[in-house]
Amino acid sequence: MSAKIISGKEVSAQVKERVKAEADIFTAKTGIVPGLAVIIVGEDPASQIYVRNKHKSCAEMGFKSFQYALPETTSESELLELIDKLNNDKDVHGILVQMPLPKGINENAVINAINPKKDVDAFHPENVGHIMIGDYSFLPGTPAGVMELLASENIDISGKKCVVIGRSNIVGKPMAMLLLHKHGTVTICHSRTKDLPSITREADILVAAIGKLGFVTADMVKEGAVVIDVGINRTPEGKVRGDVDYEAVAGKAGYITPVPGGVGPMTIAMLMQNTLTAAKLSIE
Ligand code: L34
Repeated sequence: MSAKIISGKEVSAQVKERVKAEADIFTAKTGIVPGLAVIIVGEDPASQIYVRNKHKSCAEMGFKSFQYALPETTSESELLELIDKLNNDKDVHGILVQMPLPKGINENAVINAINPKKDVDAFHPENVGHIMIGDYSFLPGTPAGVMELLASENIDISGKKCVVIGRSNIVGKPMAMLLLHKHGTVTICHSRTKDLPSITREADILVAAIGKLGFVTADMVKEGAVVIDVGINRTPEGKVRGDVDYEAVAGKAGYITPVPGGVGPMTIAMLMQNTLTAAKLSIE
């Protein structure tokens, strides 16, 4: 069997088209142009690429984009001061602080400082709580993007065995919750999980969010499974590759997402959607 490739490049383009059409109507009605502020601290090259892609997408949407590139040496209080300023800026509807932050800055303190109504990452505890209950305005971009990829192929989640590898606050935990909302039977695996392959082999839908190059091998995947690769790693040659041993797993899975061109572009498309939502919330 050879897996069907779910193209995040294509699906993200569709999502962005939908968001742009909706945003144009919103702007025509209200005169408000959605605005996103992105803060990056330090010079991590991968983060710089992601932030640049966010900026480009804002331009495609006709959104205002406010970029803050702060030096590695920025203190937590300086960062909190900037967030306070952006919280009070009516042209800024969404605020995103690119993770990870340099050592010495407490990520939770930073997330807590963002006005939940401008929290387009949905990382603030208030938004996390809304998500757990299932009554929310924002979903974090990466897991929301995965759900959108599954929907694009009409993949039914109800009653399916879903296995998420990784338990981060950004991906693994909210991913599990969204699959649960769609009535999946969800297992979360992580570094302490015993006999991981025996669990992943049961998965109808397998989401890999570990951060280890080629971690998911073909023997860990059930024939015909849906395999979603959230990982973004660099090979020793400098190529961008996922957590899944793509070639081998593609020969066994039913569906697979590539890296690059899979979940990454979806994260950004969903961020655009959240920015529009935040602009709408600003006048409620
Ligand atoms: N606050 N921090 C915050 N919000 C986020 O939503 C993120 N994330 C993750 C890292 N830190 C964050 C992102 O934006 C990961 N992420 C992200 C965004 C975009 C892409 C990948 C990860 C992306 O554009 N990927 C492309 C190109 C990859 C490349 O060339 O390196 C892809 O095709 O996968």
